[in-house]
Amino acid sequence: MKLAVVGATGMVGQVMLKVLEERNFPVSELIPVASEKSVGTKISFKGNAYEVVSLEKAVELKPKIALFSAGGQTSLDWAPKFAEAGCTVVDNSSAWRMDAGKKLVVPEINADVLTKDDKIIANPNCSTIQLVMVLEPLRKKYGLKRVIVSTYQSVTGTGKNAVNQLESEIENYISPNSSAAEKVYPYPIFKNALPQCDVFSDDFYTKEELKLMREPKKILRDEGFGISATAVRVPVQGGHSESVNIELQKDFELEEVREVLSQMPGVKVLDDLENLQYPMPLFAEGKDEVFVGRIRRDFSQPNTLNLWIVADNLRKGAATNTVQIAEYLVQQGWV
Ligand code: 11C
Repeated sequence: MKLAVVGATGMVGQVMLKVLEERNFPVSELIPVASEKSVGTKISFKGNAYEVVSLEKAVELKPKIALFSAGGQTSLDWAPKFAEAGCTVVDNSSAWRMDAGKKLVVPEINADVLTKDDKIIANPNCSTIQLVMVLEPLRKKYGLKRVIVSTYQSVTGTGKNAVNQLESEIENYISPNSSAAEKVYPYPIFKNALPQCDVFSDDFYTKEELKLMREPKKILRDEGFGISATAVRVPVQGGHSESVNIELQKDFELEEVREVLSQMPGVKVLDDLENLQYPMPLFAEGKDEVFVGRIRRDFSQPNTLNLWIVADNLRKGAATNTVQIAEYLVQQGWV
């Protein structure tokens, strides 16, 4: 399988390469693609060195599959060109997610929407993926009425420059005269919490919050529940955390909720309070599971749960989910 990774030098691109290696994805030839400044540099994959090429060159090389993670504009401009050249694109940007003609896929939930004619397939936002992985089994068993989600998002969601900003602020705190990295956030992130992930839209929500409110309905194929989000950036690297309040249509037993969640492929219940076991980004980092814990009844209204979800946003939230979609295409014999 000739496979291109567009954005191969970025944080998600690097994790994509790692996940492809780990899962032994059948790559006969890797085509790493990045911006002009990286063209000609080498990327190592499965013990071989591959030269980074431009987008133009990659289209000429006619990959069968292209995994995109190079920003929305690159996807808008280039995914159709790859598709015209006979390639199936799995796109990790926000460019196509809410396009009525494109599928938005979390394989454990809705791989069945895909057909061999889907040439540009969208991968959801990271904070959406970990949320829907937990909502879906609850939706199936009890029905959803209303979801309120507050996120605590890792700086890795913003990219390398944000990781550099956090690390340089920590360094500066320890040695005040060390050099400062470029700032990507409008305020310090170290010792802080920014109630802003991405830019603001006209209705006072951030784009990240809008993604969290729109994408789940498309993935779950369910318009019948309300959802409201607040997204916050915190000085964390290992993954995104979410505090979620879920009003269900039917009542539940907590033990049964734990059982229903633990049956969901890709979800791990970590909820042993006696031993202080609950999900945390420090331990989710590098793992593919979506961890859920602190499962408890909200006593303020009927049929309502509180819980806490953590996942590595670069893995299940981005690279792993993208590779899983590509694996599904291979399994179906469509690529
Ligand atoms: C963040 N969720 O943590 C974002 C990163 O639409 O794919 C991913 C943005 C996207 O800031």
